[in-house]
Amino acid sequence: RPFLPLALLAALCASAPAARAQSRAQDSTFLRQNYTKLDRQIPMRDGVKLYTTIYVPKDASAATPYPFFMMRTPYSAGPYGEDKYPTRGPGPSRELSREKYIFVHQDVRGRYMSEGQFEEVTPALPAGKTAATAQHDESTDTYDTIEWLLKNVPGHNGRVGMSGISYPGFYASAALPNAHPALKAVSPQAPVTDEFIGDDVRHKGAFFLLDNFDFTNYFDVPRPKPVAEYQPLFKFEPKDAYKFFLDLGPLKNANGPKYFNNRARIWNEYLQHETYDAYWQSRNIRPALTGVKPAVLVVGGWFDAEDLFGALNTYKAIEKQNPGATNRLVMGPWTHGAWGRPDWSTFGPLTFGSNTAETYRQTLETPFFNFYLKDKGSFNPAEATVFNTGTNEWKTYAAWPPAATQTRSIFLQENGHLAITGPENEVSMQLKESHNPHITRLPVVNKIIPPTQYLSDPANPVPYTAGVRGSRNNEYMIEDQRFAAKRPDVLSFRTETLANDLTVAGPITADLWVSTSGTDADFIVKVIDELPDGTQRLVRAEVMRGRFRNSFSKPEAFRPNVPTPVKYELPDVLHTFQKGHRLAVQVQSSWFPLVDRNPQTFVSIATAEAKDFQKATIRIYHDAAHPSALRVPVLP
Ligand code: PG9
Repeated sequence: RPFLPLALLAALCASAPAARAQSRAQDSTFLRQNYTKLDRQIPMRDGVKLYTTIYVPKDASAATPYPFFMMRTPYSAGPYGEDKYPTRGPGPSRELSREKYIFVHQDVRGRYMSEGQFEEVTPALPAGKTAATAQHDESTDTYDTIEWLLKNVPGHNGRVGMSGISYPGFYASAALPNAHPALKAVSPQAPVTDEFIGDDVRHKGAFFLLDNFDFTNYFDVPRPKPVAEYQPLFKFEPKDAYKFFLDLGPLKNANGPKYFNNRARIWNEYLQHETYDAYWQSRNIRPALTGVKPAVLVVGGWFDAEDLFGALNTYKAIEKQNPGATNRLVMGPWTHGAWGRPDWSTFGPLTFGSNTAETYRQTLETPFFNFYLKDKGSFNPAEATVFNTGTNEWKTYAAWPPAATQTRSIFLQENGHLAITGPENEVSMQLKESHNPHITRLPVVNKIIPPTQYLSDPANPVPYTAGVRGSRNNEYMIEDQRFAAKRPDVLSFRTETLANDLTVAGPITADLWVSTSGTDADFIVKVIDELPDGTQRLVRAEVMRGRFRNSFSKPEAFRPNVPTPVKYELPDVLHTFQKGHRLAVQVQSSWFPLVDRNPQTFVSIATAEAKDFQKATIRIYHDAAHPSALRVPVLP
């Protein structure tokens, strides 16, 4: 990063808000000068009308036709009224707004000014129903909207593109099954994909308390009729979220008179559906992503605290289920949606050496839509354009994860050691593979080694971040983990100093042998890059609610103090642990209040009483019969 004299830096910081205001004013002037706004109520096949705002380039005509660019949202297509223009947009980026498309924003069914009933992540219609014959889901609502636009808005070229970030990313994905033939290019960005397994509501069954409490307070307000604005159900501005949620006590207290008070339908659904039942399975859009015809560009951020899983697994599902489809992946060093920010050259203490957001928009996003919707320019990037968060460079691959990766095992050993097997050890260990299906790689030890243990106390859960915070930060995803290492209920393991760079590319599997003195437990495994100065930078972490270790649909209690395998996948990384660094791992059983507390007894957590929350002794085993390890995809 170039050195800036302090005085210049101070002057730049002081002028930043003024510069932002000026650039907003320019956008707003550009918008009014170049686009005409239309507000329309578009009827769906069942008669329900969806409120849609349409920005038509003033020069659109049969001689100068433009493609449609649609965004469907539960977060408001406003401002409402043909004389009301937004201060930004109308495209998802300044670059696309200036390219000019017929931008279409739509309130989805049951949200803001649209009619109908909202459904959380609307389940896709059963297979076999086509968009032409089905009742309705988000695919048919998209189809019907496109049909109406083509017939009713003049000056188009017959092509449609779509994008959306997060929840709107789900609607972009949902446009793909049985897509209207005019839909040519779709970019699901950090799309909500499977809310029980890895996106916003739960990760591997563990409830994301802080985010969902905050989110549903605003999102889940009853809406008897269309409204231009929602008011939160209650005031939620804690100074210290850790203390707030500890004081709140068991989850069921969230429905107390001061909080949801049974007014929030979706909050109740989130909690009532405690397993991966039909409710959640029907809200996993992956199986519906078949027969994909439009070109797809899936976008995600390595530091996305909300829908990292969604980006990676939408790409993977489309790839697997649609051989030959045009489907590409971009993963940048971004938090949720940061690729839309004017500048993303730094994040916390990390510096990337370039404005990664602008690079993406100028070399990938804008060319993608221009090429498929306007025949403008060319678009032929690699299958996967992925940022290496250890070396701060963009890399391209013909597949994601790259075909060249080899799985290596990193064994958790006594005295906090981590041992990485070389590929040659892997081969000999595979040959020695035991008849026990859980022992896939034998470590080089065969004496009985006592497990490492800690006491997990729901009354004193491990915080997810070091500081006192009211709302969830993004920086926890790269935070120095020394604050956690100091706690007696966090186990730390480290390799020797690395003699060579170690590049991990793809998902990491935690393959643990554990026991608990209780009947349930959470496991949080953190993969850490320890720098030569001792900083322990978090690279990836994921939670597993232990009761789901064998099935997300059929939870099982633990037999107290019996060594038990718990195996689960952490989201992908592309990270080079550089020579001279160490790879470190932490294991703990709470991550609060990011994740709700596991009572550590096998009860319904939604209805658990304070008495159900019990201390438990957790053991991590590392003897020959119970080897705990990470399985890591390493690039040679
Ligand atoms: N990731 C957000 C969300 C979606 C669904 C439930 C809760 C949160 C979002 O930003 O849309």
